[in-house]
Amino acid sequence: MDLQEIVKNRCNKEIKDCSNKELYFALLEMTKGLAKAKESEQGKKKLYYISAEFLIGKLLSNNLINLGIYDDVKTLLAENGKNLSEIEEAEPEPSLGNGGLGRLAACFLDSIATLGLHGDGVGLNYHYGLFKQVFVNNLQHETPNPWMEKESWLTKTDVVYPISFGGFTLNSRMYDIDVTGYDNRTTKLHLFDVETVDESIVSNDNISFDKEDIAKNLTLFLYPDDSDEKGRMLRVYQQYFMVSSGARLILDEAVKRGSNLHDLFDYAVIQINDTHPTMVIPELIRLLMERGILIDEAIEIVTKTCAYTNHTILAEALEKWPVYYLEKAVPQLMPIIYELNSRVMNKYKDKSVYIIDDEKRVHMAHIDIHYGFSVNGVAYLHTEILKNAELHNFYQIYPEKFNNKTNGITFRRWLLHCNPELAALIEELIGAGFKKDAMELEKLASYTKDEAVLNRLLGVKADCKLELKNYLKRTQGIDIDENSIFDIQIKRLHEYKRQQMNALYVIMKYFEIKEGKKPQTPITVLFGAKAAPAYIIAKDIIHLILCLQQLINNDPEVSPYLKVVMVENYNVTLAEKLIPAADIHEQISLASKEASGTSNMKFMLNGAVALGTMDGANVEIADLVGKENIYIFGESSDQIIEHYAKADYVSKKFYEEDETIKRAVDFIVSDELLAIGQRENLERLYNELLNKDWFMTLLDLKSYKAEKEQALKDYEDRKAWAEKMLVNISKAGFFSSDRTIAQYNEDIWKL
Ligand code: GL2
Repeated sequence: MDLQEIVKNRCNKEIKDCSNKELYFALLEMTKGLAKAKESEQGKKKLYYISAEFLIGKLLSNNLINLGIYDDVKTLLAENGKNLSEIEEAEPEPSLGNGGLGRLAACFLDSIATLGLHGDGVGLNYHYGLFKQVFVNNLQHETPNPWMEKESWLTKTDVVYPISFGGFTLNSRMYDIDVTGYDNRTTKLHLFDVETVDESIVSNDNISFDKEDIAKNLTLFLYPDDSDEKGRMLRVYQQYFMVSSGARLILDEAVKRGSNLHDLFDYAVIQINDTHPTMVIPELIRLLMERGILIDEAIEIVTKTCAYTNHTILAEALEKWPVYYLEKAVPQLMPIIYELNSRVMNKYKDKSVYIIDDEKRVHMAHIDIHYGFSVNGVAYLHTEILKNAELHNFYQIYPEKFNNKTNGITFRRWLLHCNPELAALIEELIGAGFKKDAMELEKLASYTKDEAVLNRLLGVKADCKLELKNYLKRTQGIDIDENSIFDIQIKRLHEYKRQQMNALYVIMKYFEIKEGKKPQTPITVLFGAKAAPAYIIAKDIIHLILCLQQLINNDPEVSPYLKVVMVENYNVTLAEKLIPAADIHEQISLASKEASGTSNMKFMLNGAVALGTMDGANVEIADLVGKENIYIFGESSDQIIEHYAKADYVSKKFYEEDETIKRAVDFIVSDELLAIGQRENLERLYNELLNKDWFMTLLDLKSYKAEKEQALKDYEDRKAWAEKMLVNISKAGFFSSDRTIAQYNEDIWKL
């Protein structure tokens, strides 16, 4: 397909005369055509990856890379005075996900297509995504994030299903996004949408709307505010709409491929991504019964078809819906859920494994575990905690169902696309094989003592830092020093991830500088994070960081040595700029709480060194790189689990016993900060840290500070540091999502 011709047809102009937006649409058309040509059916059994989130990011460059035409297109554009990076900026980023779980789903689709596996994604088409974050008076404010333009990556299909709720029916239409594999076939992301959705019920400057008008609001937002019952009901409506649409598609396609439905499990396997799609189990049973299959057999068929991935041990994230919600929204499912529960009750005495508890709540994960054939965690430690603690009672019943699948990331986006300079250096050193077989990065190990290579690696990092500096200046008006140490923490805002601990470190550093103890190299502490709109303390932590940013960056005594930056509206696009530029990355969750983490893998691949706890996939990273190439601090997951069991952690004790900790915590409500920030928010956070601190910030603060100082000191030996960078890159191959997906296929999907 010829870009020049497409441009001519669309705009009646030459490339050189087009605007970036016009070229973006022309490239979109061209790419969609090329992707379509690579569609193919692949045998009888098919995977359906159902997920509430697919955080796909911008698609243009990634698709050009995967289709193998990136360089040609870039050159052609350059010959016509156009810049592909600038054109890319004309593409809006959909925010169809929240964090790691959603980005993981997107990486998985890339790997499924790249490995040529027969599998599609199934989700919802949220018109406004999660939300767009804006900062007003140092506070997070949420606004809609529209991303669908008159032309987009979505293709409208003729597939329409009537989806019935208690008392009304809505039509669900399927839209498709092509997912191109690297040098391989194209697969699809199916996003269902309600035909009657009405964007105009939301204004431009906030995300409130009538939560009860389901026909108009169903697919407006991902994770609508669930602080009230109407919001929680809306989530139930969304979930059922997604899984009922998906289940109908799965059955229709299986029949088309030759299934008589009694053998559905030979034609389809469904991966349930966290508990949001759990209702697909009772819904499939119901649909099979509607088609004449008796309940015993329907349950057996569905159990052999569905597999569940757990992504968290946080109790509040394991969904439990009151029976009366489901009775109201999806009454047709309740007889089946009661039946599933009574089968469990007849078999087991232990109430902790029941589906419906004494408070009449339906435990969604329990449905998945009893009525699916596989349960997996997402990193070694996480799966061990599931087996030995969180889900121990289930593990005793079904040891054979439990397995680990350590997460991964696609190297196409997180290296080739986001860091072409590093990719080129690697290719020059070890050849292009790593692009298809990530384990080939190990070959870099032979260069760890090669001074010329180490210097070039430092040069690439310096370029990426300069690029980030320019990008932040241009897009957010933020000034940073490219010669400072970039210390980066980017992830959802949650107390367990302990951004507040990093903020307390910043306060301690601020005091030191004020007292004349200046760091050898200046430090820039960068944050990026969205807080859930109803998560009050998380928003207070954002407020604290933004107040510190204002205070410190405007203090001429301190700012030459220390800067704090919280980027606005952290998203995939920003991650692609931040990660290549990082020197140190913060993975400082309270041990046992971060199921895996995936930014840790992205940073490592881009030559940053981790400062972290022995949590999630950090454990495997530490194992691979060795303790000289990672900075580990804090109590272990066993110790933390014991603190919770004994309820023996008292944050005030740490506050009272350590003068530097006390001083840092007190600073949150100091005159300096109260002059900048809101008393209500700062006092609430202060009280939380002193009187509750559920995620044990103060417990690890001292060892965190010590370990970070060590990392900063080691940074000064540039050669030794570059060696750490190179070791991290060389060991990153294990974290390719191609490896993860190959394992899912081998152990679970068997396509
Ligand atoms: C998460 C976990 O918190 C995170 O540790 C993990 O890497 C991802 C992907 O498995 O899943 N669980 C979750 O609910 N979100 C995550 O990011 N949002």
